[in-house]
Amino acid sequence: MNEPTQDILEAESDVLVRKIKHYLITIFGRVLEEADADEYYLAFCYAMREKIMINWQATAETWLTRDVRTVYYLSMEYLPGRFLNNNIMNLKNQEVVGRVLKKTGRALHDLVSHEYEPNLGNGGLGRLASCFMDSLATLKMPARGYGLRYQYGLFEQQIWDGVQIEKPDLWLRTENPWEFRRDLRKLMVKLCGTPIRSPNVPEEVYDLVDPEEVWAMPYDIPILGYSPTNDFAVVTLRLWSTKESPRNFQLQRYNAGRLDQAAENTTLTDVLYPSDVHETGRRIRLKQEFLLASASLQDIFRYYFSRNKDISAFGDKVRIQINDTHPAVLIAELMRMLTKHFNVAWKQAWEITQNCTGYTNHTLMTEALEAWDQNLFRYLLPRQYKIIERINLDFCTMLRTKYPNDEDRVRRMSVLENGQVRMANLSIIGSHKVNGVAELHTEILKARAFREFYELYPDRFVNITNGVTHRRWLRNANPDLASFISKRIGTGWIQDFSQISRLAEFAADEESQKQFLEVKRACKSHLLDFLNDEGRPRDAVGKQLPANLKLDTSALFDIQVKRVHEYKRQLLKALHLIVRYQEILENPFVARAKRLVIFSGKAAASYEMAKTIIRLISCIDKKVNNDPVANQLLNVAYVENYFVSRAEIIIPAADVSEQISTAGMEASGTGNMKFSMNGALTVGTEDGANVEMRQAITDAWWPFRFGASSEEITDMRTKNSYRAWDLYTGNSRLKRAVDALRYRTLATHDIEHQSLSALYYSLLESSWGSQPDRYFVLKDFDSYYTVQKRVEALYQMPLKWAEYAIHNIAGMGKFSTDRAISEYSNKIWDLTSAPLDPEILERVRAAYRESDPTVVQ
Ligand code: 26V
Repeated sequence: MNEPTQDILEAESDVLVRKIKHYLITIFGRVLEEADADEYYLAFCYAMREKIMINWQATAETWLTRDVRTVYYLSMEYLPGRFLNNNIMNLKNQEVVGRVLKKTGRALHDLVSHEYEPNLGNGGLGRLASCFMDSLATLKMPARGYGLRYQYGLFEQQIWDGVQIEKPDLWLRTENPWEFRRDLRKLMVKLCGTPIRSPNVPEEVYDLVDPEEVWAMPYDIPILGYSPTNDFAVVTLRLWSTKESPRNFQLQRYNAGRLDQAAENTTLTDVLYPSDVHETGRRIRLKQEFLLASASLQDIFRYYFSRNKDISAFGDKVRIQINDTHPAVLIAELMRMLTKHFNVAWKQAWEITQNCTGYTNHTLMTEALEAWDQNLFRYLLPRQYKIIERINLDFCTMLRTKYPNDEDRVRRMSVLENGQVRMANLSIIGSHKVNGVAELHTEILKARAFREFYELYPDRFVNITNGVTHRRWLRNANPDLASFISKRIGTGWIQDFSQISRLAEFAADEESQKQFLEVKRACKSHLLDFLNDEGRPRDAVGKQLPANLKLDTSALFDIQVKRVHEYKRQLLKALHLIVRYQEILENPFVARAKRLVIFSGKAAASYEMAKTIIRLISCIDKKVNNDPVANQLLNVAYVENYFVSRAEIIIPAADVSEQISTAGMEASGTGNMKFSMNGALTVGTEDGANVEMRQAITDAWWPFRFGASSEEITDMRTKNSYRAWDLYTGNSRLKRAVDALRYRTLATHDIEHQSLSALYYSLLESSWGSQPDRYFVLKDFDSYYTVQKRVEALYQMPLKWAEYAIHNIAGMGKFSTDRAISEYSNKIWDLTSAPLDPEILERVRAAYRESDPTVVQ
């Protein structure tokens, strides 16, 4: 495409400035010079938004008139990160914005960092959903995302002298210019009540007497795709809220003095459940899940009937993907709506339901598999419960024919068992495809977790390895690296990431290596500025202390950022730190690479062990950073409150990416991909997508693989042959580090001492029927230690290191969500791209021009 001329850029920036001034006057009653940062930010976004609206409308109209098959992505979590910068980039407005800022006397950093991002998710699953939205829009796939608009997102984490404190996340403190409340589209969701059989209808359908009624109000967020020309598509992310509807407030209960009960349904979308395990049996959570399923389904039906006269094409036109089992009650609700409202016979309704639905599994942890108490489920969702009973009866009857005399199998596969509703089983039987998120993960699903379902439905199981959007995580987060790449291979990689492989040609080129190292140094310097400013530690009363870091950008930046979980093994890294510290004390003069170790991540509020691990890291941090000898070689930082925008600062600065989960436990990981794209080398176990990254990058350029394989781990588990104690006593280096947890080497007071001792016991003693060291930390320690020595040796050869790093970037072509979404479209949704109709786009543009008051007609 031709680059816009200087004149055009100048004219566009003048128009934008005029619009900003217009909004400032008409909304805030201010002139530019008086506007504070909040007002300027909002006026700026409103002005920018106008361009987005054109393509948004044209996208919607194109898809409506073409009557295309559409995918609806349902997720309880989204972590989109900040919108403004991404939107500027996808509008290709950087130059114009640069001029606008100059003309209005503002700075880009102040503007974009002003945005408060939505933290509507826990971690990987929510971030994946947002990367998917980006790629769906970029690939112009007819799609819509559905989720919940939590008033309070994931808690804000502060760490007071090693103790995690949770504070409410008030992301809606100020107006959010990226959402549009759609009052006309609100919908009613019904819960509880008594189901009464409708007479004179062929299917067994029920009316609900005296239900609780909740209004679901949609808020739409435009998600912009990237296009090298200006015909980018805009996908809608529709988030439901129960907050804004006065009818939700139950006056009778209020009058009866039950304020808490009266407000329950208005507060349904107040908080995101801040855990990725153990949330079963929570009433509000089940109500939230049903709210998402029911409101989204009604919306899907409404949209469908705006284009179709009868139900017959529904199974053809509609695809629904459920992000883990959280929206799985949708399967029952879809059956109910088809049979009750559209008179579809049960058998046919079941075919449609299966045809439409796909289920993605994101975890192998049995604790995280959702199972609801049957009584609770029946009370909150009586009609859906009846449907599930019928689905399950049909299913078990089929099983009994297929496997006569195998009642145990029937019990294992049944949806209703042990007083529970097992959502994974419901999801598998109600979908036409079930997918894992990395090859290893899918294989384990088939071989272990869902083995009997796989035997029954071998064609139903597919793998689609995760990805990330390289546009946010490379182009936007690391503009210097992006231009380093574009200078060498052109800009085609922004749209087609498979082109990144061409970067390999430059890996051995010394000039490229030097420039890569310079880019990395600048990213590290940026991160150090952040650590010395916002990212500082706090004392016991929450006051921020000096950062206390002695190292500079020449140090090896060694980073582990993710939720704190035992299986992710931050503890392994912490033990290695203790060993390194002890070695330095022993012999400070031995030449070793200087290392800055950075952690970041939240622990679930009720997950004591995870909180204790944070505490341990903070104890090590204090010890090491304050030791005048050790701190010349080793520094530790725990960055509190990890979220997308912080990740965008931290990840580009990494030399080493720590992906060290116990093999077989991390479904995929996506942080691993972000780091690698940014030229970090992975210290990694053979787990999740690490395996495929190694294969793509090739063993030759993947030097830091370590640890037991998932087969070895399974073997030790099944044979009960793992002896943590023997490893501890057999390795003096390791023993001394583990002992530091028990003796008061690191703890500075009694409470700390008790916490750290708990870690010691978890590694070496069984408790509550569980084995010592359940995550095989001691098992993998030795190979981790060895690999870390190799890390330091390679780091002494910067140009060689750079060669490895460039090969790592070049090998990442497969790991864009563009590829993942193409695979979902082919293997699961049978969906094709539907670009904007140029005539429609032109018509909307003309209508916009005509209506624009800031343009002199
Ligand atoms: C479970 C639950 C249980 C009920 C309460 C709320 C809640 C929220 C989340 C979850 C499951 C979390 C699963 C998850 O985040 N899995 C991660 O998914 C990533 C994307 O596929 C993947 O890369 C990570 O390996 C996997 O841990």
